[in-house]
Amino acid sequence: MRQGGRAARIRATGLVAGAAAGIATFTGAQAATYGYGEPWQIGFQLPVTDLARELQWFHNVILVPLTIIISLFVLALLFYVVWRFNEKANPTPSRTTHNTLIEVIWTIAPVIVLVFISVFSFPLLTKQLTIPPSDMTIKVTGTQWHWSYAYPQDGFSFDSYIKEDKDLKPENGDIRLLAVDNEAVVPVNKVVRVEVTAVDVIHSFIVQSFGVRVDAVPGRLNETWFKADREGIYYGQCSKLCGKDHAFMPIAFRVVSQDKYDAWLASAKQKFAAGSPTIQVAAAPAETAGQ
Ligand SMILES: [Cu+2]
Repeated sequence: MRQGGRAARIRATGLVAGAAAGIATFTGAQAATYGYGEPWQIGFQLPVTDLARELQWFHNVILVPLTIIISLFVLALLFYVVWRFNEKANPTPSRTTHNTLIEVIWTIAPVIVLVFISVFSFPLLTKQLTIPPSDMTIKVTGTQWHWSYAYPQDGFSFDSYIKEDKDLKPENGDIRLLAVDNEAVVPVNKVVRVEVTAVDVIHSFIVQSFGVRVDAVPGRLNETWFKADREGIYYGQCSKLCGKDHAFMPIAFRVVSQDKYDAWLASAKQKFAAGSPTIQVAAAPAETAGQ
């Protein structure tokens, strides 16, 4: 029993420490990072696109306070009912079944809340879904269980697989479960149009620091875009349960200066010249730039 008691104590201590860390994170005591999540992080990864900044503002300034206010209001109503209408305080309950005024109030009030939210969310949705004139296009294809990236204007594509633990080089910044063999590379401050599809089942493409999330659906081409304004490596993970290795198909975008991008492009064209064995590059679509 002593053993069991000790184990339980350790578990309890761990839980308390975990909860404390969680609260510390929630209150911002633990710094958020760019491009990946820290253990116990609850808030967003730091944004590097205007869209991500606006999304996070919408969440932090509009949605979270609304959620807290409404939850506290409902909680207060519950406490009031328990106190005012319990059997002792209110031995002969009212037989009321309908009350027009109350029904109008509980219909109109949520409508006002939803309209208030839509004032902020509709422009944001429009901005997400309206792709500005783009500087380049990347076609992203989800497959069980990796992502492939095609650069149609440059005529090459490649597969991107998770790095196994034995291949990780932490000294080079490799993060377990996120590092990949071939990262997608894009230039900083350029509008990148992303076409997203899948070849087998539905996957979901997400890069949190870009504020980008779109489903990858077989037989369908979804579009999104981003314009990253900070160099660095930004990770995402497949966000639609897609099979046994769903957790092991990370997305990795490296944002670099135009010079570094040009250098990477030259080497990538040679390295991936034969094209990926599984993904054939389609004819380059007409660019929207300059229209
Ligand atoms: Cu997937």
